[in-house]
Amino acid sequence: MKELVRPINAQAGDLLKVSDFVKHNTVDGSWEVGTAAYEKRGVEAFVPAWNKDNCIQCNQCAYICPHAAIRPFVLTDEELAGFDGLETLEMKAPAAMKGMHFVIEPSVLDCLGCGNCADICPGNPKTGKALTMVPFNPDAADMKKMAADWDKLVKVPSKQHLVDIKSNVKNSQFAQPLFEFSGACSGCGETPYVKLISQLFGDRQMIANATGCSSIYSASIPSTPYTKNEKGQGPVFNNSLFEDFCEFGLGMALGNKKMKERVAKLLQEMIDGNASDEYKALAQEWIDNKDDAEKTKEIAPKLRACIAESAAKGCPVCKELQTLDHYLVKRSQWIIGGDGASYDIGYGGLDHVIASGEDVNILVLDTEVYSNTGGQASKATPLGAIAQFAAQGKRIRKKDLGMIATTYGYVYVAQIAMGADHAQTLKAIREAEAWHGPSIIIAYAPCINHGLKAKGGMGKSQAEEKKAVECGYWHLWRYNPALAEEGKNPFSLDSKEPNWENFHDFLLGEVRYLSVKKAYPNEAEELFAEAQKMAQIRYKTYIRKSQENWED
Ligand SMILES: Cc1ncc(C[n+]2csc(CCOP(=O)(O)OP(=O)(O)O)c2C)c(N)n1
Ligand code: SF4
Ligand code: SF4
Ligand code: SF4
Repeated sequence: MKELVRPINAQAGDLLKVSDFVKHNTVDGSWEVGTAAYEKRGVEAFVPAWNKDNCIQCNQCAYICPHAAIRPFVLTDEELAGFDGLETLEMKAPAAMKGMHFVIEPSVLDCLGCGNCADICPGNPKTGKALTMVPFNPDAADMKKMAADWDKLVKVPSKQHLVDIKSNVKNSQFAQPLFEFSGACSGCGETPYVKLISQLFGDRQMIANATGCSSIYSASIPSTPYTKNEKGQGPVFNNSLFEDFCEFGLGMALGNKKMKERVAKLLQEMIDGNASDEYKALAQEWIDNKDDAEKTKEIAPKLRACIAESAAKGCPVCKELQTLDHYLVKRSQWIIGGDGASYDIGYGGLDHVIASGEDVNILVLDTEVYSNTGGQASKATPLGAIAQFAAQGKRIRKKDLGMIATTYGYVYVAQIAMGADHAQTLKAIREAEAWHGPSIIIAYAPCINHGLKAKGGMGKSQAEEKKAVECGYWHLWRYNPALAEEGKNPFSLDSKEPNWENFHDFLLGEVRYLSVKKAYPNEAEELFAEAQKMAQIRYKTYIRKSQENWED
Protein backbone atom coordinates (compact mmCIF):
# COMPACT_ATOMS: atom_id res chain seq x y z
CA MET A 1 0.00 0.00 0.00
CA LYS A 2 2.66 2.50 1.03
CA GLU A 3 5.21 1.73 -1.64
CA LEU A 4 3.04 1.22 -4.72
CA VAL A 5 -0.67 1.96 -4.25
CA ARG A 6 -0.44 5.29 -2.45
CA PRO A 7 2.18 6.81 -4.79
CA ILE A 8 0.16 5.75 -7.86
CA ASN A 9 -3.06 7.15 -6.38
CA ALA A 10 -1.20 10.38 -5.62
CA GLN A 11 -0.29 10.65 -9.34
CA ALA A 12 3.34 9.90 -8.51
CA GLY A 13 3.50 6.52 -10.23
CA ASP A 14 6.01 7.85 -12.76
CA LEU A 15 8.52 8.23 -9.94
CA LEU A 16 8.39 4.52 -9.08
CA LYS A 17 11.34 2.39 -10.13
CA VAL A 18 11.24 -1.01 -11.81
CA SER A 19 12.89 -2.38 -8.66
CA ASP A 20 9.82 -1.26 -6.62
CA PHE A 21 7.65 -3.52 -8.77
CA VAL A 22 10.18 -6.36 -8.61
CA LYS A 23 10.20 -6.06 -4.81
CA HIS A 24 6.43 -6.54 -4.66
CA ASN A 25 6.23 -9.35 -7.22
CA THR A 26 4.10 -7.41 -9.68
CA VAL A 27 6.31 -7.60 -12.75
CA ASP A 28 4.14 -10.35 -14.26
CA GLY A 29 1.11 -8.04 -14.08
CA SER A 30 -0.35 -9.59 -10.92
CA TRP A 31 -1.51 -7.26 -8.17
CA GLU A 32 -2.43 -7.48 -4.51
CA VAL A 33 -6.19 -7.88 -3.98
CA GLY A 34 -8.39 -5.73 -1.77
CA THR A 35 -6.63 -2.39 -2.25
CA ALA A 36 -9.91 -0.53 -2.95
CA ALA A 37 -10.75 -0.90 0.75
CA TYR A 38 -7.90 1.47 1.63
CA GLU A 39 -9.07 4.36 -0.54
CA LYS A 40 -11.83 5.60 1.77
CA ARG A 41 -12.78 8.33 -0.66
CA GLY A 42 -15.67 9.95 1.21
CA VAL A 43 -16.84 11.61 -2.00
CA GLU A 44 -20.62 11.52 -1.69
CA ALA A 45 -22.99 14.29 -0.60
CA PHE A 46 -25.44 11.99 1.22
CA VAL A 47 -25.15 8.69 3.08
CA PRO A 48 -27.79 6.35 4.52
CA ALA A 49 -28.58 6.56 8.21
CA TRP A 50 -30.10 3.51 9.93
CA ASN A 51 -33.09 3.73 12.23
CA LYS A 52 -33.09 0.36 13.94
CA ASP A 53 -36.64 0.74 15.22
CA ASN A 54 -38.00 0.47 11.68
CA CYS A 55 -35.69 -2.30 10.47
CA ILE A 56 -37.16 -5.71 9.72
CA GLN A 57 -33.71 -7.34 9.23
CA CYS A 58 -34.41 -8.26 5.59
CA ASN A 59 -30.88 -7.44 4.32
CA GLN A 60 -32.25 -6.12 1.02
CA CYS A 61 -30.23 -2.91 1.36
CA ALA A 62 -27.00 -4.92 1.39
CA TYR A 63 -28.21 -7.17 -1.43
CA ILE A 64 -28.69 -4.36 -3.91
CA CYS A 65 -25.89 -1.96 -2.90
CA PRO A 66 -23.68 -1.55 -5.99
CA HIS A 67 -20.65 -0.73 -3.87
CA ALA A 68 -20.90 -3.26 -1.00
CA ALA A 69 -20.95 -0.22 1.26
CA ILE A 70 -23.82 -1.24 3.55
CA ARG A 71 -23.87 -4.56 5.35
CA PRO A 72 -25.52 -6.51 8.11
CA PHE A 73 -23.13 -7.50 10.88
CA VAL A 74 -23.90 -10.17 13.47
CA LEU A 75 -22.26 -10.01 16.89
CA THR A 76 -22.09 -12.19 19.96
CA ASP A 77 -22.44 -10.64 23.44
CA GLU A 78 -18.66 -10.62 23.84
CA GLU A 79 -18.11 -8.99 20.47
CA LEU A 80 -20.72 -6.32 21.18
CA ALA A 81 -19.02 -5.55 24.49
CA GLY A 82 -16.01 -4.29 22.50
CA PHE A 83 -18.08 -1.44 21.01
CA ASP A 84 -19.05 1.84 22.52
CA GLY A 85 -22.73 2.77 22.05
CA LEU A 86 -23.34 0.62 18.97
CA GLU A 87 -27.07 0.47 18.17
CA THR A 88 -28.15 -3.13 17.54
CA LEU A 89 -31.27 -5.27 17.28
CA GLU A 90 -31.77 -8.66 18.84
CA MET A 91 -31.89 -11.38 16.21
CA LYS A 92 -34.93 -13.63 16.03
CA ALA A 93 -34.02 -15.47 12.83
CA PRO A 94 -32.33 -17.39 11.33
CA ALA A 95 -32.42 -19.84 14.22
CA ALA A 96 -28.63 -20.31 14.31
CA MET A 97 -28.23 -16.58 15.00
CA LYS A 98 -31.09 -16.25 17.47
CA GLY A 99 -30.18 -14.03 20.41
CA MET A 100 -27.17 -12.50 18.66
CA HIS A 101 -26.98 -8.78 17.85
CA PHE A 102 -27.78 -7.38 14.41
CA VAL A 103 -26.62 -4.09 12.98
CA ILE A 104 -26.93 -2.50 9.55
CA GLU A 105 -23.88 -0.32 9.07
CA PRO A 106 -23.03 1.82 6.06
CA SER A 107 -19.41 2.57 5.31
CA VAL A 108 -19.73 6.34 5.08
CA LEU A 109 -16.30 6.67 3.48
CA ASP A 110 -16.95 4.02 0.78
CA CYS A 111 -20.62 4.73 0.03
CA LEU A 112 -21.17 6.56 -3.24
CA GLY A 113 -24.43 8.08 -2.08
CA CYS A 114 -26.64 6.63 -4.83
CA GLY A 115 -29.62 6.18 -2.49
CA ASN A 116 -30.76 2.79 -3.81
CA CYS A 117 -30.61 1.25 -0.33
CA ALA A 118 -32.93 3.86 1.16
CA ASP A 119 -35.17 3.68 -1.90
CA ILE A 120 -35.79 -0.06 -1.69
CA CYS A 121 -35.78 -0.38 2.13
CA PRO A 122 -39.24 -1.70 3.05
CA GLY A 123 -38.90 -0.71 6.73
CA ASN A 124 -41.93 -0.92 8.92
CA PRO A 125 -45.27 -0.50 7.09
CA LYS A 126 -46.59 1.62 9.98
CA THR A 127 -43.60 3.65 11.07
CA GLY A 128 -41.64 4.04 7.83
CA LYS A 129 -38.31 3.23 6.29
CA ALA A 130 -35.29 2.19 8.31
CA LEU A 131 -32.87 4.00 6.00
CA THR A 132 -32.90 7.68 5.08
CA MET A 133 -30.29 9.64 3.18
CA VAL A 134 -28.62 12.31 5.31
CA PRO A 135 -25.96 14.91 4.38
CA PHE A 136 -22.43 13.61 4.65
CA ASN A 137 -19.96 15.66 6.61
CA PRO A 138 -16.67 13.83 7.22
CA ASP A 139 -15.87 16.08 10.18
CA ALA A 140 -19.16 15.58 12.03
CA ALA A 141 -18.91 13.47 15.19
CA ASP A 142 -21.68 11.04 14.15
CA MET A 143 -20.00 10.38 10.78
CA LYS A 144 -16.64 9.85 12.45
CA LYS A 145 -18.25 7.37 14.82
CA MET A 146 -19.91 5.51 11.90
CA ALA A 147 -16.57 5.30 10.10
CA ALA A 148 -14.84 4.05 13.26
CA ASP A 149 -17.59 1.49 13.93
CA TRP A 150 -17.31 0.23 10.35
CA ASP A 151 -13.56 -0.29 10.73
CA LYS A 152 -14.18 -2.40 13.81
CA LEU A 153 -17.20 -4.26 12.44
CA VAL A 154 -15.37 -5.56 9.37
CA LYS A 155 -12.89 -7.17 11.74
CA VAL A 156 -15.61 -9.09 13.64
CA PRO A 157 -15.48 -12.73 12.47
CA SER A 158 -18.11 -13.48 9.84
CA LYS A 159 -21.06 -15.61 10.95
CA GLN A 160 -21.83 -16.87 7.45
CA HIS A 161 -20.88 -20.44 8.38
CA LEU A 162 -23.92 -20.56 10.68
CA VAL A 163 -26.41 -20.44 7.81
CA ASP A 164 -26.82 -21.70 4.27
CA ILE A 165 -25.92 -18.49 2.46
CA LYS A 166 -27.40 -19.74 -0.81
CA SER A 167 -30.82 -20.58 0.59
CA ASN A 168 -32.38 -17.12 0.48
CA VAL A 169 -31.73 -13.43 -0.11
CA LYS A 170 -31.44 -12.57 3.57
CA ASN A 171 -28.87 -15.27 4.29
CA SER A 172 -26.82 -14.40 1.20
CA GLN A 173 -26.00 -11.06 2.80
CA PHE A 174 -24.39 -12.58 5.85
CA ALA A 175 -21.65 -13.64 3.42
CA GLN A 176 -18.72 -11.29 3.08
CA PRO A 177 -18.68 -9.52 -0.31
CA LEU A 178 -15.41 -10.43 -2.02
CA PHE A 179 -15.96 -7.56 -4.44
CA GLU A 180 -16.22 -4.23 -2.65
CA PHE A 181 -15.96 -0.46 -3.14
CA SER A 182 -15.39 -0.54 -6.87
CA GLY A 183 -15.08 2.72 -8.74
CA ALA A 184 -18.18 2.03 -10.87
CA CYS A 185 -20.58 4.97 -11.25
CA SER A 186 -22.77 5.64 -8.26
CA GLY A 187 -25.82 3.36 -8.56
CA CYS A 188 -24.38 1.22 -11.38
CA GLY A 189 -26.73 -1.61 -12.40
CA GLU A 190 -23.92 -4.03 -13.20
CA THR A 191 -21.99 -4.27 -9.94
CA PRO A 192 -24.70 -5.70 -7.64
CA TYR A 193 -24.63 -8.91 -9.72
CA VAL A 194 -20.83 -9.12 -9.63
CA LYS A 195 -20.87 -8.54 -5.88
CA LEU A 196 -23.55 -11.17 -5.21
CA ILE A 197 -21.66 -13.82 -7.20
CA SER A 198 -18.52 -13.02 -5.19
CA GLN A 199 -20.47 -13.59 -1.97
CA LEU A 200 -21.82 -16.95 -3.10
CA PHE A 201 -18.78 -18.44 -4.84
CA GLY A 202 -15.91 -15.99 -4.33
CA ASP A 203 -13.88 -18.29 -2.10
CA ARG A 204 -13.31 -20.61 -5.11
CA GLN A 205 -14.09 -18.32 -8.03
CA MET A 206 -12.02 -17.70 -11.16
CA ILE A 207 -12.97 -14.86 -13.48
CA ALA A 208 -12.18 -14.20 -17.12
CA ASN A 209 -13.38 -10.68 -17.86
CA ALA A 210 -13.99 -8.98 -21.18
CA THR A 211 -12.87 -5.41 -21.62
CA GLY A 212 -15.68 -3.03 -20.76
CA CYS A 213 -16.97 -1.30 -17.67
CA SER A 214 -16.66 -4.52 -15.67
CA SER A 215 -12.94 -4.84 -16.41
CA ILE A 216 -12.34 -1.21 -15.55
CA TYR A 217 -14.15 -1.13 -12.22
CA SER A 218 -12.78 -4.58 -11.37
CA ALA A 219 -9.12 -3.75 -11.88
CA SER A 220 -8.04 -0.17 -12.39
CA ILE A 221 -4.59 -0.54 -10.96
CA PRO A 222 -3.79 0.30 -8.23
CA SER A 223 -7.42 -0.15 -7.13
CA THR A 224 -8.57 -3.76 -6.76
CA PRO A 225 -12.10 -4.32 -5.42
CA TYR A 226 -11.80 -8.10 -5.57
CA THR A 227 -10.65 -9.15 -2.13
CA LYS A 228 -10.15 -12.16 0.17
CA ASN A 229 -11.86 -13.60 3.22
CA GLU A 230 -10.38 -14.27 6.64
CA LYS A 231 -8.95 -17.57 5.35
CA GLY A 232 -7.16 -15.75 2.52
CA GLN A 233 -9.53 -17.12 -0.14
CA GLY A 234 -11.00 -14.93 -2.85
CA PRO A 235 -11.69 -14.61 -6.56
CA VAL A 236 -8.90 -14.77 -9.10
CA PHE A 237 -9.48 -12.18 -11.80
CA ASN A 238 -7.95 -11.56 -15.17
CA ASN A 239 -9.00 -9.34 -18.05
CA SER A 240 -8.72 -10.47 -21.62
CA LEU A 241 -9.56 -8.80 -24.88
CA PHE A 242 -13.03 -7.73 -25.83
CA GLU A 243 -13.29 -10.30 -28.60
CA ASP A 244 -12.08 -13.47 -26.91
CA PHE A 245 -13.19 -13.28 -23.29
CA CYS A 246 -15.17 -16.51 -23.45
CA GLU A 247 -12.31 -18.48 -25.00
CA PHE A 248 -10.05 -17.01 -22.32
CA GLY A 249 -12.40 -18.36 -19.62
CA LEU A 250 -12.70 -21.70 -21.39
CA GLY A 251 -8.91 -21.94 -21.32
CA MET A 252 -8.94 -21.37 -17.56
CA ALA A 253 -11.61 -24.06 -17.13
CA LEU A 254 -9.75 -26.56 -19.30
CA GLY A 255 -6.49 -25.83 -17.48
CA ASN A 256 -8.20 -26.61 -14.18
CA LYS A 257 -9.77 -29.74 -15.57
CA LYS A 258 -6.39 -31.03 -16.73
CA MET A 259 -4.78 -30.32 -13.36
CA LYS A 260 -7.62 -32.10 -11.55
CA GLU A 261 -7.11 -35.13 -13.79
CA ARG A 262 -3.45 -35.07 -12.76
CA VAL A 263 -4.42 -34.91 -9.07
CA ALA A 264 -6.84 -37.84 -9.57
CA LYS A 265 -4.11 -39.89 -11.28
CA LEU A 266 -1.65 -39.28 -8.46
CA LEU A 267 -4.27 -40.04 -5.81
CA GLN A 268 -5.07 -43.29 -7.62
CA GLU A 269 -1.38 -44.20 -7.32
CA MET A 270 -1.67 -43.67 -3.56
CA ILE A 271 -4.80 -45.83 -3.40
CA ASP A 272 -3.03 -48.61 -5.35
CA GLY A 273 0.09 -48.26 -3.16
CA ASN A 274 0.56 -48.53 0.59
CA ALA A 275 -0.98 -45.31 1.94
CA SER A 276 -2.87 -45.45 5.25
CA ASP A 277 -6.52 -46.58 5.20
CA GLU A 278 -7.65 -43.08 6.15
CA TYR A 279 -5.63 -41.56 3.30
CA LYS A 280 -6.94 -44.13 0.80
CA ALA A 281 -10.55 -43.54 1.86
CA LEU A 282 -10.21 -39.75 1.55
CA ALA A 283 -8.45 -40.03 -1.82
CA GLN A 284 -11.25 -42.26 -3.14
CA GLU A 285 -13.90 -39.93 -1.74
CA TRP A 286 -12.25 -36.99 -3.52
CA ILE A 287 -12.03 -38.88 -6.84
CA ASP A 288 -15.73 -39.80 -6.58
CA ASN A 289 -16.79 -36.24 -5.75
CA LYS A 290 -14.24 -34.03 -7.46
CA ASP A 291 -16.93 -32.04 -9.29
CA ASP A 292 -19.05 -31.47 -6.20
CA ALA A 293 -18.02 -28.10 -4.76
CA GLU A 294 -19.38 -28.58 -1.24
CA LYS A 295 -18.00 -32.10 -0.89
CA THR A 296 -14.53 -31.07 -2.11
CA LYS A 297 -14.56 -28.19 0.39
CA GLU A 298 -15.24 -30.71 3.13
CA ILE A 299 -12.67 -33.28 1.99
CA ALA A 300 -9.84 -30.92 0.99
CA PRO A 301 -8.48 -29.93 4.44
CA LYS A 302 -8.41 -33.55 5.65
CA LEU A 303 -6.84 -34.83 2.45
CA ARG A 304 -4.33 -31.98 2.45
CA ALA A 305 -3.22 -33.02 5.95
CA CYS A 306 -2.75 -36.68 4.84
CA ILE A 307 -0.78 -35.53 1.79
CA ALA A 308 1.44 -33.29 3.94
CA GLU A 309 2.06 -36.02 6.49
CA SER A 310 3.10 -38.54 3.83
CA ALA A 311 5.20 -35.94 2.00
CA ALA A 312 7.04 -35.24 5.25
CA LYS A 313 7.83 -38.95 5.47
CA GLY A 314 9.47 -38.72 2.02
CA CYS A 315 6.68 -40.01 -0.30
CA PRO A 316 7.60 -38.57 -3.76
CA VAL A 317 4.03 -38.79 -5.13
CA CYS A 318 2.77 -36.82 -2.13
CA LYS A 319 5.46 -34.21 -2.64
CA GLU A 320 4.10 -33.69 -6.14
CA LEU A 321 0.52 -33.71 -4.83
CA GLN A 322 1.48 -30.98 -2.38
CA THR A 323 2.37 -28.68 -5.25
CA LEU A 324 -1.12 -29.31 -6.69
CA ASP A 325 -3.23 -29.25 -3.55
CA HIS A 326 -4.81 -25.89 -4.40
CA TYR A 327 -6.77 -27.79 -7.07
CA LEU A 328 -8.53 -29.95 -4.48
CA VAL A 329 -11.50 -27.60 -4.03
CA LYS A 330 -13.69 -27.43 -7.12
CA ARG A 331 -13.34 -24.01 -8.68
CA SER A 332 -16.21 -21.91 -9.97
CA GLN A 333 -15.38 -20.58 -13.41
CA TRP A 334 -17.02 -17.29 -14.39
CA ILE A 335 -16.79 -15.36 -17.64
CA ILE A 336 -18.01 -11.76 -17.36
CA GLY A 337 -18.69 -9.27 -20.11
CA GLY A 338 -21.03 -6.54 -21.31
CA ASP A 339 -23.56 -6.76 -24.10
CA GLY A 340 -21.10 -5.33 -26.64
CA ALA A 341 -18.70 -8.16 -25.88
CA SER A 342 -21.37 -10.87 -25.66
CA TYR A 343 -23.93 -10.03 -28.33
CA ASP A 344 -21.46 -8.57 -30.85
CA ILE A 345 -17.70 -8.66 -30.82
CA GLY A 346 -17.14 -11.73 -28.63
CA TYR A 347 -20.27 -13.53 -29.82
CA GLY A 348 -18.45 -16.03 -32.05
CA GLY A 349 -16.34 -17.09 -29.09
CA LEU A 350 -19.32 -17.12 -26.74
CA ASP A 351 -21.14 -19.46 -29.08
CA HIS A 352 -18.09 -21.69 -29.38
CA VAL A 353 -17.72 -21.86 -25.61
CA ILE A 354 -21.34 -22.65 -24.79
CA ALA A 355 -21.25 -25.29 -27.55
CA SER A 356 -18.21 -26.90 -25.89
CA GLY A 357 -20.32 -28.37 -23.10
CA GLU A 358 -17.68 -27.39 -20.53
CA ASP A 359 -18.60 -26.26 -17.02
CA VAL A 360 -18.39 -22.47 -17.29
CA ASN A 361 -20.72 -19.68 -16.18
CA ILE A 362 -21.12 -16.64 -18.39
CA LEU A 363 -22.54 -13.43 -16.93
CA VAL A 364 -23.73 -10.93 -19.52
CA LEU A 365 -24.15 -7.47 -18.01
CA ASP A 366 -26.75 -6.07 -20.37
CA THR A 367 -26.77 -2.26 -20.39
CA GLU A 368 -28.04 -2.42 -23.99
CA VAL A 369 -25.12 -0.24 -25.14
CA TYR A 370 -21.33 -0.21 -25.14
CA SER A 371 -21.24 1.63 -21.83
CA ASN A 372 -17.55 2.03 -21.24
CA THR A 373 -16.91 3.85 -24.47
CA GLY A 374 -19.85 6.20 -24.15
CA GLY A 375 -22.91 4.31 -25.29
CA GLN A 376 -22.62 2.94 -28.81
CA ALA A 377 -25.45 0.72 -30.08
CA SER A 378 -25.00 -3.04 -29.80
CA LYS A 379 -27.21 -5.89 -30.98
CA ALA A 380 -28.71 -5.68 -27.48
CA THR A 381 -29.94 -2.12 -28.05
CA PRO A 382 -33.72 -2.30 -28.43
CA LEU A 383 -35.64 -0.84 -31.32
CA GLY A 384 -36.42 2.82 -30.77
CA ALA A 385 -33.53 3.67 -28.42
CA ILE A 386 -31.06 6.39 -29.29
CA ALA A 387 -27.43 5.39 -28.98
CA GLN A 388 -24.26 6.32 -30.78
CA PHE A 389 -24.45 4.92 -34.33
CA ALA A 390 -28.25 4.91 -33.90
CA ALA A 391 -28.77 8.65 -33.59
CA GLN A 392 -32.32 8.53 -34.92
CA GLY A 393 -33.32 5.63 -32.71
CA LYS A 394 -32.42 2.04 -33.57
CA ARG A 395 -34.59 0.64 -36.35
CA ILE A 396 -34.13 -3.05 -35.77
CA ARG A 397 -35.12 -5.21 -32.81
CA LYS A 398 -32.92 -6.51 -30.00
CA LYS A 399 -31.29 -9.89 -30.53
CA ASP A 400 -32.62 -12.59 -28.21
CA LEU A 401 -29.30 -14.00 -27.06
CA GLY A 402 -30.91 -16.13 -24.37
CA MET A 403 -33.27 -17.86 -26.78
CA ILE A 404 -30.39 -18.60 -29.16
CA ALA A 405 -28.47 -20.24 -26.31
CA THR A 406 -31.44 -22.44 -25.37
CA THR A 407 -31.34 -24.13 -28.78
CA TYR A 408 -28.34 -26.17 -27.66
CA GLY A 409 -30.51 -27.90 -25.07
CA TYR A 410 -27.58 -28.49 -22.72
CA VAL A 411 -26.91 -24.86 -21.81
CA TYR A 412 -28.44 -23.35 -18.67
CA VAL A 413 -29.88 -19.94 -19.60
CA ALA A 414 -31.53 -17.24 -17.52
CA GLN A 415 -32.68 -13.67 -17.88
CA ILE A 416 -32.68 -11.73 -14.64
CA ALA A 417 -33.20 -8.23 -13.23
CA MET A 418 -32.25 -7.98 -9.58
CA GLY A 419 -34.48 -5.01 -8.71
CA ALA A 420 -37.52 -6.78 -10.14
CA ASP A 421 -37.14 -10.05 -8.28
CA HIS A 422 -34.40 -10.56 -5.70
CA ALA A 423 -35.21 -14.24 -5.21
CA GLN A 424 -35.28 -15.08 -8.94
CA THR A 425 -31.85 -13.49 -9.37
CA LEU A 426 -30.43 -15.59 -6.54
CA LYS A 427 -32.10 -18.75 -7.83
CA ALA A 428 -30.83 -18.28 -11.39
CA ILE A 429 -27.26 -17.59 -10.26
CA ARG A 430 -27.33 -20.61 -7.96
CA GLU A 431 -28.78 -22.93 -10.60
CA ALA A 432 -26.36 -21.70 -13.26
CA GLU A 433 -23.39 -22.42 -11.04
CA ALA A 434 -24.72 -25.81 -9.99
CA TRP A 435 -25.25 -26.96 -13.60
CA HIS A 436 -22.27 -29.08 -14.65
CA GLY A 437 -22.19 -27.64 -18.12
CA PRO A 438 -22.22 -24.21 -19.77
CA SER A 439 -24.47 -21.54 -18.29
CA ILE A 440 -25.32 -18.07 -19.42
CA ILE A 441 -27.10 -15.43 -17.37
CA ILE A 442 -28.27 -12.23 -19.02
CA ALA A 443 -28.63 -9.55 -16.38
CA TYR A 444 -30.46 -6.29 -17.02
CA ALA A 445 -28.33 -3.38 -15.84
CA PRO A 446 -29.42 0.28 -15.82
CA CYS A 447 -26.52 2.58 -16.63
CA ILE A 448 -25.72 6.28 -16.69
CA ASN A 449 -25.98 6.05 -20.47
CA HIS A 450 -29.75 5.42 -20.14
CA GLY A 451 -30.42 8.80 -18.55
CA LEU A 452 -32.93 7.81 -15.88
CA LYS A 453 -35.38 10.68 -15.55
CA ALA A 454 -36.78 9.62 -12.16
CA LYS A 455 -35.91 11.93 -9.27
CA GLY A 456 -32.73 10.50 -7.82
CA GLY A 457 -31.41 9.29 -11.20
CA MET A 458 -29.16 6.28 -10.71
CA GLY A 459 -30.40 6.11 -7.11
CA LYS A 460 -33.45 4.55 -8.75
CA SER A 461 -31.55 1.98 -10.81
CA GLN A 462 -33.03 -0.92 -8.85
CA ALA A 463 -36.53 0.57 -9.06
CA GLU A 464 -36.03 1.02 -12.81
CA GLU A 465 -35.35 -2.72 -13.17
CA LYS A 466 -38.64 -3.38 -11.41
CA LYS A 467 -40.50 -1.00 -13.70
CA ALA A 468 -38.86 -2.55 -16.78
CA VAL A 469 -40.21 -5.98 -15.86
CA GLU A 470 -43.63 -4.80 -14.74
CA CYS A 471 -44.30 -3.00 -18.04
CA GLY A 472 -42.97 -5.81 -20.27
CA TYR A 473 -39.76 -4.10 -21.35
CA TRP A 474 -37.68 -6.95 -19.82
CA HIS A 475 -38.73 -10.49 -18.94
CA LEU A 476 -37.50 -12.91 -16.31
CA TRP A 477 -37.06 -16.55 -17.24
CA ARG A 478 -34.89 -19.61 -16.72
CA TYR A 479 -34.10 -22.53 -18.99
CA ASN A 480 -32.78 -25.37 -16.86
CA PRO A 481 -31.60 -28.44 -18.83
CA ALA A 482 -31.66 -30.48 -15.60
CA LEU A 483 -35.48 -30.36 -15.79
CA ALA A 484 -35.50 -31.61 -19.38
CA GLU A 485 -33.50 -34.63 -18.19
CA GLU A 486 -36.39 -35.36 -15.81
CA GLY A 487 -38.96 -35.05 -18.61
CA LYS A 488 -40.13 -31.63 -17.41
CA ASN A 489 -40.36 -28.39 -19.37
CA PRO A 490 -36.94 -26.75 -18.85
CA PHE A 491 -38.35 -23.27 -19.54
CA SER A 492 -39.99 -21.27 -16.77
CA LEU A 493 -41.30 -17.77 -17.24
CA ASP A 494 -40.73 -16.10 -13.88
CA SER A 495 -42.21 -12.65 -14.45
CA LYS A 496 -45.92 -11.95 -14.28
CA GLU A 497 -48.12 -10.85 -17.19
CA PRO A 498 -46.85 -7.32 -17.88
CA ASN A 499 -48.94 -4.23 -17.60
CA TRP A 500 -48.40 -3.06 -21.19
CA GLU A 501 -50.16 0.22 -20.49
CA ASN A 502 -47.05 1.39 -18.67
CA PHE A 503 -44.65 0.51 -21.47
CA HIS A 504 -44.81 3.90 -23.18
CA ASP A 505 -44.31 5.80 -19.92
CA PHE A 506 -41.37 3.59 -19.08
CA LEU A 507 -39.68 4.58 -22.34
CA LEU A 508 -40.28 8.26 -21.67
CA GLY A 509 -38.63 7.84 -18.27
CA GLU A 510 -35.24 7.42 -19.94
CA VAL A 511 -33.35 10.02 -21.98
CA ARG A 512 -32.30 7.41 -24.55
CA TYR A 513 -35.96 7.22 -25.62
CA LEU A 514 -37.19 10.63 -24.59
CA SER A 515 -34.61 12.31 -26.81
CA VAL A 516 -36.06 10.50 -29.86
CA LYS A 517 -39.34 12.21 -29.12
CA LYS A 518 -37.66 15.59 -28.85
CA ALA A 519 -35.58 15.23 -32.00
CA TYR A 520 -38.08 13.37 -34.21
CA PRO A 521 -41.55 14.17 -32.87
CA ASN A 522 -43.28 12.78 -35.96
CA GLU A 523 -41.58 9.41 -36.01
CA ALA A 524 -41.11 8.84 -32.28
CA GLU A 525 -44.58 7.52 -31.50
CA GLU A 526 -44.39 5.10 -34.40
CA LEU A 527 -41.02 3.85 -33.17
CA PHE A 528 -42.27 3.46 -29.60
CA ALA A 529 -45.32 1.51 -30.77
CA GLU A 530 -43.01 -0.73 -32.78
CA ALA A 531 -40.73 -1.16 -29.73
CA GLN A 532 -43.71 -2.32 -27.68
CA LYS A 533 -44.76 -4.70 -30.45
CA MET A 534 -41.28 -6.25 -30.42
CA ALA A 535 -41.38 -6.66 -26.63
CA GLN A 536 -44.79 -8.31 -26.99
CA ILE A 537 -43.48 -10.70 -29.65
CA ARG A 538 -40.71 -11.71 -27.27
CA TYR A 539 -43.16 -12.16 -24.43
CA LYS A 540 -45.42 -14.37 -26.55
CA THR A 541 -42.42 -16.53 -27.49
CA TYR A 542 -41.71 -17.02 -23.79
CA ILE A 543 -45.36 -17.86 -23.06
CA ARG A 544 -45.30 -20.51 -25.80
CA LYS A 545 -42.04 -21.93 -24.46
CA SER A 546 -43.42 -22.10 -20.93
CA GLN A 547 -46.47 -24.05 -22.14
CA GLU A 548 -44.62 -26.78 -24.03
CA ASN A 549 -45.36 -30.36 -23.10
CA TRP A 550 -42.13 -32.26 -22.35
CA GLU A 551 -43.66 -35.42 -21.00
CA ASP A 552 -42.98 -37.64 -24.01
C1 LIG B 1 -11.86 -5.25 -30.44
C2 LIG B 1 -12.09 -4.05 -29.60
N1 LIG B 1 -12.88 -3.06 -30.07
C3 LIG B 1 -13.12 -1.97 -29.32
C4 LIG B 1 -12.57 -1.87 -28.07
C5 LIG B 1 -12.82 -0.63 -27.22
N2 LIG B 1 -13.76 -0.92 -26.15
C6 LIG B 1 -13.35 -1.17 -24.90
S1 LIG B 1 -14.60 -1.38 -23.81
C7 LIG B 1 -15.74 -1.13 -25.02
C8 LIG B 1 -17.21 -1.13 -24.71
C9 LIG B 1 -17.67 -2.31 -23.95
O1 LIG B 1 -19.05 -2.43 -24.02
P1 LIG B 1 -19.82 -3.67 -23.39
O2 LIG B 1 -19.21 -4.96 -23.81
O3 LIG B 1 -21.26 -3.51 -23.68
O4 LIG B 1 -19.53 -3.56 -21.83
P2 LIG B 1 -19.98 -2.39 -20.83
O5 LIG B 1 -18.92 -1.35 -20.89
O6 LIG B 1 -21.32 -1.93 -21.29
O7 LIG B 1 -20.06 -3.06 -19.50
C10 LIG B 1 -15.12 -0.89 -26.26
C11 LIG B 1 -15.81 -0.60 -27.52
C12 LIG B 1 -11.74 -2.92 -27.59
N3 LIG B 1 -11.22 -2.89 -26.38
N4 LIG B 1 -11.51 -3.99 -28.39
S1 SF4 C 1 -26.33 4.97 -0.90
FE1 SF4 C 1 -25.81 3.55 -2.58
S2 SF4 C 1 -23.62 3.18 -2.32
FE2 SF4 C 1 -24.33 4.08 -0.41
S3 SF4 C 1 -24.80 2.33 0.88
FE3 SF4 C 1 -26.71 2.92 -0.14
S4 SF4 C 1 -26.83 1.63 -1.97
FE4 SF4 C 1 -24.71 1.57 -1.21
S1 SF4 D 1 -33.51 -2.85 3.79
FE1 SF4 D 1 -34.20 -1.61 5.50
S2 SF4 D 1 -35.45 -3.02 6.72
FE2 SF4 D 1 -34.19 -4.28 5.38
S3 SF4 D 1 -32.31 -4.71 6.58
FE3 SF4 D 1 -31.89 -2.90 5.35
S4 SF4 D 1 -32.38 -1.23 6.76
FE4 SF4 D 1 -33.38 -3.03 7.59
S1 SF4 E 1 -21.02 3.53 -17.36
FE1 SF4 E 1 -22.83 2.33 -16.80
S2 SF4 E 1 -22.17 0.18 -16.64
FE2 SF4 E 1 -20.35 1.52 -16.62
S3 SF4 E 1 -19.89 1.81 -14.43
FE3 SF4 E 1 -21.14 3.55 -15.13
S4 SF4 E 1 -23.27 2.92 -14.68
FE4 SF4 E 1 -22.00 1.07 -14.59
